[in-house]
Amino acid sequence: MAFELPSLPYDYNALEPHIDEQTMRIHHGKHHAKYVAKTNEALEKQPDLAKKSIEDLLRGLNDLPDSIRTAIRNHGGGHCNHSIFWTIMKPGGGGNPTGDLASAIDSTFGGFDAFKEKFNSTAAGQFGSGWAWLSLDKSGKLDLQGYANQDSPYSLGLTPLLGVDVWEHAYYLKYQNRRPDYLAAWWNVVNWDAVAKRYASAK
Ligand code: MN3
Repeated sequence: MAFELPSLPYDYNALEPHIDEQTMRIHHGKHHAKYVAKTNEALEKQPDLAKKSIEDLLRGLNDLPDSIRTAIRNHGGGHCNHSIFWTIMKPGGGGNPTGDLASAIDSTFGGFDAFKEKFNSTAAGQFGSGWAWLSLDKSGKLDLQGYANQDSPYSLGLTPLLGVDVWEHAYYLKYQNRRPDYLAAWWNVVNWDAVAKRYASAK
């Protein structure tokens, strides 16, 4: 069963004014669609591997045949990262996390503001294209780090919870070179309920 481009859980213009409609259309309909197509292309001659989930393929990146490892890392990683990204945003999002997730953020980072500051500096400081991800490690601790290109937290044995895409294609039409402005706006569309659910199921 080939991978498919997931539908956006809201309209292309739903995250306006923070993320503009044209960016969302190109980002989902062209960039993410291409990651899906290229992942499927890489798996065409690997019927057994094609049965695995994208998460399992990325967890087992080092065990994949040399012929497809880079394609799964880049395109499979892109498919996985974006599939999560659309769901951890929503129109009318933002605010603060609550419950267990909020407690974990407070105890790990010294409060939500300190966490946001560290997340922003990680994302803003990611050289070139990549992501910043808050993840859960196997011992149940939160982990925050930057990733190059489409590298996935799953490949490090982590479970991604909240991530922001800092490839220029994610913000350039509206924000040009002003990545920090995009990041400041992005917090207004974070779907904390979805992040809390990811945290609960990862634990
Ligand atoms: Mn992207």
